[in-house]
Amino acid sequence: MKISFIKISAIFFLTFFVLSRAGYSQTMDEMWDSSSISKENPNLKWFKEAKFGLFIHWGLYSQLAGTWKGKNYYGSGEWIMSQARIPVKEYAKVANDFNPVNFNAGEWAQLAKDAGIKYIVITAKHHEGFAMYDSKVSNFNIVKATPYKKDPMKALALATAKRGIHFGFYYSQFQDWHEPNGGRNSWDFDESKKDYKKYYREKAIPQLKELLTNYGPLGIVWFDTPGGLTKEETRNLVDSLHMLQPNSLFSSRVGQGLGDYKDFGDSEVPPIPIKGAWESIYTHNDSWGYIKHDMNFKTPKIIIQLLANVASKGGNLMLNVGPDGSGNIPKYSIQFLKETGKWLQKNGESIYGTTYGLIPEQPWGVSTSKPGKQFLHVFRRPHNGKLWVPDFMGKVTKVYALSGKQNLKWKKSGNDVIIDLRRDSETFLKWFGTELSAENKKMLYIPEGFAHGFQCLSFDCQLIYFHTEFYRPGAEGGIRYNDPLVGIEWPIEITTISQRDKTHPYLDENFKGI
Ligand code: H79
Repeated sequence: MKISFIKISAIFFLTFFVLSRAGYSQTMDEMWDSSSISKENPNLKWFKEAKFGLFIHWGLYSQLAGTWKGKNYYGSGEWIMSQARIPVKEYAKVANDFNPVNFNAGEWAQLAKDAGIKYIVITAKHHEGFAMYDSKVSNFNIVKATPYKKDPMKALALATAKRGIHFGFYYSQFQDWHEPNGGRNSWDFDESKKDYKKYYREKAIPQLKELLTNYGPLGIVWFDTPGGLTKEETRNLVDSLHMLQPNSLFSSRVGQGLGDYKDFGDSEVPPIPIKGAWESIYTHNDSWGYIKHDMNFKTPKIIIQLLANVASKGGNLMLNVGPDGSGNIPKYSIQFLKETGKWLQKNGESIYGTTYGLIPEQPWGVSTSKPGKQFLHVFRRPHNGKLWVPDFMGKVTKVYALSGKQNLKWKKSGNDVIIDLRRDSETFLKWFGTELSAENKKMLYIPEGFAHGFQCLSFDCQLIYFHTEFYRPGAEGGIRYNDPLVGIEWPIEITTISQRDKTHPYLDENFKGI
């Protein structure tokens, strides 16, 4: 369904302070922890500045799309072999139908670039055991076992390098449900009789060596769910792989505390700032691998708030998308990532190269910082228009909206800073993006498939004048910012509609995917 199509560029506004209190620099030095930074692995520099990565889960499970023998599975699409207890031989036949002819490395890399993403990590082999690259170690791979016959990883390594995006592989080093001696397939093989060492020797290590040899410099090797190795054996693995690529960063899930940076649990952000190099991983909908009936995509607003929240604790966000078996990235992922990129183009200085802010999480939002600057990410505008920044120890010289750079009124009250966000409607419109104006009706964006309800992507607003029967071309209505003090409304006009979705896909029992 196509409704209307209007883009809003700004998602929320930001302000920052310039600090210049005598004596504060020492506090700042302590805060940046320069002593520990100088000792830190220099390869971490790009990673710590990057802030935004793209995770891609792509494998045979993408072809199954969350359905096996007519039954829909939910949760994590890449787990379907385990969830449905699919025998190895039967699962291997999925490769006969896997032909991702729509895969286009340049388009994927360009999407990442447009979204403001600085690194990509893609599944070279997930727990299912299928290699998504040209492997000489096992024939269970995309070149030997599928009609596609090509190596998409080669193309992606080149396309990312061309655009200055760091490239990396996810490799499930212990779990391998295809192999008699790989971890965690208990439905085909007896776990107690497995020789994990043999599996490591004959598959995991040789495949990792292929990946670290044949695809140019890798920014990251992303290990997952370690097992079957002692600390000494893990150290040997790490050392032998680092010999091949000394600059490559290994994720902490290589195990035994031997990673180069820390990953928290899947979909976890620490509640307080954390020093050092670390990453939170989230997926765009609810599944890592493609599931056609999972439509629970995070809006650009949520993605940006997640990014700011992770940055406010000092880490990177790596957001996952799950392309389908034909090689298409879901259209909402494409749309919403591009929207995120537009916001980053204008507000990226509050994210890239920052670390956690000096102001702890507040009811209105979070903060990030650079030397001399604090960026306030205001997720919820205070109803009375007064933003309280409690217990701020630095000297404030200037406060302004990042978008539009207008100076804001502020005052100190004890150690608190109070910023006046009450503004006339014209200034307010400028803060939220120059594309918004009463003359310009192109400002309301309703994602396809969500016509049952209106989502305001940029800030707290609602659709007015509309009744559902007015969802038709030519229908007029408006959006209103949900704050009586501001009281701004904008007219909108629906330009096109195709078929109308009456319900959210998740609520529709008969929904078969779009
Ligand atoms: O690759 C993604 C996951 O498949 C992988 N890590 C991320 C990056 C991962 N491996 N193991 N786990 C996550 C933890 C296991 C979760 C499970 Fe479940 C809970 C397996 C079975 C129940 C999730 C829900 C998968 C199936 C149902």
